[in-house]
Amino acid sequence: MINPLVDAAHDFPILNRSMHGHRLVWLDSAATSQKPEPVVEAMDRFYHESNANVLRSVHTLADEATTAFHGARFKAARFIQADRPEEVIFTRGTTESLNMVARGYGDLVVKTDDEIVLSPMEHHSNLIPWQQLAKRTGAKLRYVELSPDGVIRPEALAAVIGPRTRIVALSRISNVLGTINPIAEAAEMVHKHGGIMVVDGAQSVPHESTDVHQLGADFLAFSGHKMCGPTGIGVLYGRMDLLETMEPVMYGGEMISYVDQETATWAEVPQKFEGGTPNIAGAIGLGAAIDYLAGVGMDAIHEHSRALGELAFDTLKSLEGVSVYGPARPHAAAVAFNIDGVHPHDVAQVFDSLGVAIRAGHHCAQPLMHWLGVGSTARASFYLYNSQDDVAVLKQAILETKRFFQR
Ligand code: 7TS
Repeated sequence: MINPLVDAAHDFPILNRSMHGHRLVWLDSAATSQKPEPVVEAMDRFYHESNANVLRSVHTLADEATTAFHGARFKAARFIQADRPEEVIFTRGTTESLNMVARGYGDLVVKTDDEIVLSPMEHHSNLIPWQQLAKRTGAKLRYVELSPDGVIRPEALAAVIGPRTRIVALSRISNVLGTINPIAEAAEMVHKHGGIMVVDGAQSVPHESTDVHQLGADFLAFSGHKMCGPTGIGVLYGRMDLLETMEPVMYGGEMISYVDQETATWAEVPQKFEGGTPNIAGAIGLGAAIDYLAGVGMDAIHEHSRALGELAFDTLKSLEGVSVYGPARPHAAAVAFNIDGVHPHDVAQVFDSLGVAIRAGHHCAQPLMHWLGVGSTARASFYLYNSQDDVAVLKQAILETKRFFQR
């Protein structure tokens, strides 16, 4: 029996809502997770008791706010095993983090005829910044070939990573296929050729214990809102030597060292990349989310996510007239599927009437839809508050949807 890892009804009041007369079953955590009480309370407490801007004023509230903000950076760094808190840059999320690397680092090092290696399963956030970089510099995009079940094999990596590769940018976990990608292997190959490894951790950092050294990540991007934290806060991790050479992309207050009328010099990392007033409450909420996840244990969360993903994959695979995508094993917490003859948006609509929240569409991965030969899919995704019962509800909802459209 796969039970929730937490007291879901207590920690996540939103999950007690009834939806169209049914228990709300949240199967859309890959889009955004729900937020536990300690996260909401930490942000509330900041606004109720300690609100002030950070890194500037000397009064007591500013000091409290700055200490809490630094604390969040420290927690985020420890969570991904970074060597130093300064290697964590707060951003709005994965999308902003990846754009910053492509602009601030890519524009510096990528030249005409260099190569950038991607996969067809990338989220648009880990695709378009590199397309644009290629357009600006004359570099070429190369795509690693996927095996028929949507897996990246080391041989396929070896076929595209070579002496011209400056950047390999891959997601650790696909938001559609639930594939877990061989990042360490890719990193080893690109490092041999003097290039760097950029990891999109949007779907992995919430679900597995992350060690940037084990991954071989030179840069790692992730979002707070998919890991029990608030929206509008995320992280760009970068190796310190790379961050020191990388250019800022957001100019303004708090990111400078000295300014005169003609020119300016930059502050130290990470302030160089955090121009303007940061999302202070968001960072504090992310810190509380990290404490919450660490309290549950990332290894337990990883096991739980995989167990639910694989159970859902097997359950859906056994249903007639249902296509399921991605590998059988290991399969992460997102399971994409289609019901023969029913548009995924109609599937999601019937599901909603049954209290079941899923996502339908191209999941910001249109090249992957093309690779799968479909326009869109439905997708159920799980997290620490879900259980085996929720997989049973998913199955019943599919059967109900089939009956509805057969009538
Ligand atoms: N990379 C991956 C692998 C993602 O799954 C997402 C968001 C992003 C990047 C972008 O993250 P953001 O926080 O900057 O928006 N994925 C999804 C999804 O699957 N459904 O909604 C958002």
